[in-house]
Amino acid sequence: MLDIRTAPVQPAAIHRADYRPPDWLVPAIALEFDLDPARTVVRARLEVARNGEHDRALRLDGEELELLSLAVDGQAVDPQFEDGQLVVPLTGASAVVETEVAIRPQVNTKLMGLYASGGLLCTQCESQGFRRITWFPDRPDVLSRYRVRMSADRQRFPVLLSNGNPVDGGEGPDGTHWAQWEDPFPKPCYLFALVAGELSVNRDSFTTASGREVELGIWVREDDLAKTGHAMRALKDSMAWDERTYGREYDLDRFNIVAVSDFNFGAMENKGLNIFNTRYVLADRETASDADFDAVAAVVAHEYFHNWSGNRVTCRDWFQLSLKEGLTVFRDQSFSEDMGSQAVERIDQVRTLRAAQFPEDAGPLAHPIRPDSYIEITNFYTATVYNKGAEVIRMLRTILGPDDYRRGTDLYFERYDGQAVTCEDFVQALEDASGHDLTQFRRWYSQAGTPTIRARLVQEDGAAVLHLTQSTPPTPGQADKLPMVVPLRTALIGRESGREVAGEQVVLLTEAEQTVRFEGVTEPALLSINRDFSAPVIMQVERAAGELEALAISDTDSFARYEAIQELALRELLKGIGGGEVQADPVIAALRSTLLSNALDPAFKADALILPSETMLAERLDQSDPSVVHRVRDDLRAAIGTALRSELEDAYAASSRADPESLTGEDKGLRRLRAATLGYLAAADPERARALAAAQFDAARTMTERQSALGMLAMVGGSEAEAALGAFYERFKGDPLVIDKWFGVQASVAAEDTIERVEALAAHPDFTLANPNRLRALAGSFAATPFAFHRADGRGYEWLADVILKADAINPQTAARFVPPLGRWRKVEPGRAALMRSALERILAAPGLSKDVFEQASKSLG
Ligand code: 0A1
Ligand code: ZN
Repeated sequence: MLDIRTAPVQPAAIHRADYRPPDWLVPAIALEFDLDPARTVVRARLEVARNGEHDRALRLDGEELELLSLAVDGQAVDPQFEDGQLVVPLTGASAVVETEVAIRPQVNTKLMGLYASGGLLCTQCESQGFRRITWFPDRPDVLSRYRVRMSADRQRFPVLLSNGNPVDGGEGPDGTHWAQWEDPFPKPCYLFALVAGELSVNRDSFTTASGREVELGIWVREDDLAKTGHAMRALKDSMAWDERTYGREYDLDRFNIVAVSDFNFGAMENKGLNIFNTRYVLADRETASDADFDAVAAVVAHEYFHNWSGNRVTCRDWFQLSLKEGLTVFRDQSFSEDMGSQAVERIDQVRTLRAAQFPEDAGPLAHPIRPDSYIEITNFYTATVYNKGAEVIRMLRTILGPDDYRRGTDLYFERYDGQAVTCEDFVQALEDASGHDLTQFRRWYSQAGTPTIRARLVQEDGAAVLHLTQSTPPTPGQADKLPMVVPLRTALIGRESGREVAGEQVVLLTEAEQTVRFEGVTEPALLSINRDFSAPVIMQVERAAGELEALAISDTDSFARYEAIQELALRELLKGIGGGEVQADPVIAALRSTLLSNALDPAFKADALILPSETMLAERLDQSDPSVVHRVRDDLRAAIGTALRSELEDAYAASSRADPESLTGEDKGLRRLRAATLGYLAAADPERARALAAAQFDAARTMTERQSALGMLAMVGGSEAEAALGAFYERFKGDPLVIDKWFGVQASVAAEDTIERVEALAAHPDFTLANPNRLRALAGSFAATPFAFHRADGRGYEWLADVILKADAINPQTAARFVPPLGRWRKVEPGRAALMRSALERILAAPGLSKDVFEQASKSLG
């Protein structure tokens, strides 16, 4: 029998429907920190105000706090606790509540609240980290003005930063100094931040449209200062872009970014003091690839854009997370499209969506972009909330058109400035500003699952009739789905003429079945649909023979042209996986004309060359054997590499002209094409590729070339691979971000013995479970390499389960992010599926499991 005292308590779920406004507001808070990594004392002075007519006590959240004193209106009070909250009975309409607590940053391995990272002290409060700093109503609809005084040893912590503007400072006793900061904008506590430590700064300035001078600072370790130029340029570009595109200006005198090396996510938009994972700040030619440079710019933009979409207008509760995240991802995507190549950016966005979000939507963890319940909110910082959330905003812009969309966002920012609001409020503002009825569109917020759209074009009597149907599969807790509003950018292209015989229009699918007529179409036409990926759906188009082949070389929309090539390959690969015979010729022909085209840019060619991923293929099937999927895809790659050998060799050679100093679309595209062509040459002839890759590795002038050559060598193996890995390690051993690549490259090798390499790497002196970047580099890369992860004997699953359990004891948030790959068991053949389930069961049976991992593992077993 289970002993009642040790029986695991099932953590309770929180429901959106249970939302109630806060009983008490906190218009102002003054904080004082005596900073010390071993023991920091925090004094908080809260001005609280009763919210509405009620006689309920003030309840404050706290976690791992040692309470030293409590006073109400200057009088000491005996603390009362209930369900982990500090309960303070109050009689009047307002009061001053003062607490003093001690916390231990040095042993805070969860990286939530105040923690130590590489000699710095820093904070992370989203979503519920502020309660690990002081007693407070830790919910986003309580907005306060902050005054923060920090004191610390001057030698160890010469720089003291917080939100807003510095207002005072000076010397203290015993070698200490202090600084005081004030943030004039009321904010929820999840946007509070402080940083203390030895930091160097890259300073610059930006003058806003209305003439305000903003002092910009990027704070890093002294050795990293030379790597901050790219982030600074991106910051200034973002500030100008948000003025131009959304009419949004920056609002404080200072904007600071700090880079820290231990961080659970990518970066954090704390008001006026963004804290970043070093990975999204630092970049130079020696250590960062083109993809890293682009990621730095995108994340800098993302966090900057949050100043309006998130900070000035914030979320009422955490179920509304997509209000700020979907909108902000859409804004950073639009920024990247405007700064680079629209088509190439869009292809990358869709690839990410398909790799990360579609599987989520089709699996046991599927949830709407506005979830209805959660056990641990951190598990909902997902590709659904972020990336599908961004697709939903993109569809709104498509439906409204750019002008009405802008009117809508203007109204949204104006109407809700300084407030904590809901997704519904956002849609309402768009509706009010545009006059569009978005009633049915709102289903995108409440229904999970990826809709499948079937399309068929029939031509008769001088017209073309498009027959459309839609259906959305059941997801956990949602058996029946209603039809969605699906905006499909559509054009008809003449089969002979190659011209648009019906120009692009947005077909709005709203019913389960619908037909659309295009009049005056006499020439046989090709159907170009869901152009630019106007809706996040799976398209299944009934194609005439030769139609995809024709679209692959003639579609006038770049994305749709890319998509036709993907569809062509997908069709053959699925046939092969099902045991049929793969016809490589149509795919080869499409890729040949793509490679030889003078009109296409190199980045597009590179994208077109990459076949649908093993993950995407598995997603299209009810169940599959990962080794069969891998073999069929590899065979097609080899066939392409063999048939197009001379074209690939030429493109590979020509791509060496990329200017290593340049980050233009052309030069980045050439490097991308170089990696893609090398991959095919390796698939066809590993020996030849080994020689090419070894030469490329030795001669590399950029990290992009070096990393792709290293990846290729690791893939084909042999003494060259070991030599290159050794040389790479020696050259970069002092640079954690590059050593992450070294771990990641080895864990990403699609081979049966990768697990053994991964196990050995986990014992390497540079490996640690305590640093999220390092853990992601090893475990994340491995779990994202299907053929290696799904080894038939289940050793990969067992290893990952062990890692999750070990990491859970240190950092539950990060540990929980490795559970979803095990939850894909329903899509895998029965033998492996059973092994995946038993790994999940073992995780669930472990004593002392965090609620983060509990939620993911229990839902994954379903
Ligand atoms: N709001 C951040 C994401 C973020 C979430 C949680 C974090 O710590 C647990 C950190 C960052 C963003 O969207 O960039
Ligand atoms: Zn964000």
